[in-house]
Amino acid sequence: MKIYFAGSIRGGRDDWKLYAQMIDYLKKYGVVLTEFVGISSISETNLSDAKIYERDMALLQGADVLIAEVSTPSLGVGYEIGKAEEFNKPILCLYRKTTEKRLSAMIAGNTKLKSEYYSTIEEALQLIDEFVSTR
Ligand code: 6IA
Repeated sequence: MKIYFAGSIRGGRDDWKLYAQMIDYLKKYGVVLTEFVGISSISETNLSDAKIYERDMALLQGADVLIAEVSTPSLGVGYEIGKAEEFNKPILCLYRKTTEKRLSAMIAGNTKLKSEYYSTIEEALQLIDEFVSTR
């Protein structure tokens, strides 16, 4: 299974460790196309924004599923979710319950994707298991 994992980059890197844990766990199900989302030292490279966009859209089109950690609001992640819907990909959005802000209605209210709420990483991994096992 080819998994596109989405998590905030320019939206803020506070949750990068959480992304890394989820990405590591997802490897038991197949290939994670976007491992860079969980790397702490992620930094801007010479790659132009246009190249990043092109590459990520190609990866998303080739993916079997999109799993997005959406606790840190990110324009890029929101865009990827919308595109994944357009590409008819199964989508799981994971949102930490402790987050002060409520999840956007554009995600929480969309019946074409699955939004799940979790408190602990163990819970998040279980939600991933449930989602992946139905694919
Ligand atoms: O708006 P954001 O930057 O928070 O959007 C984050 C999402 O967009 C992630 O799920 C990524 O898939 C994608 N994305 C945004 N920026 C990059 C990026 N920057 N590289 C790859 N994917 C990105 C370059 C940093 C570095 C890895 C060279």
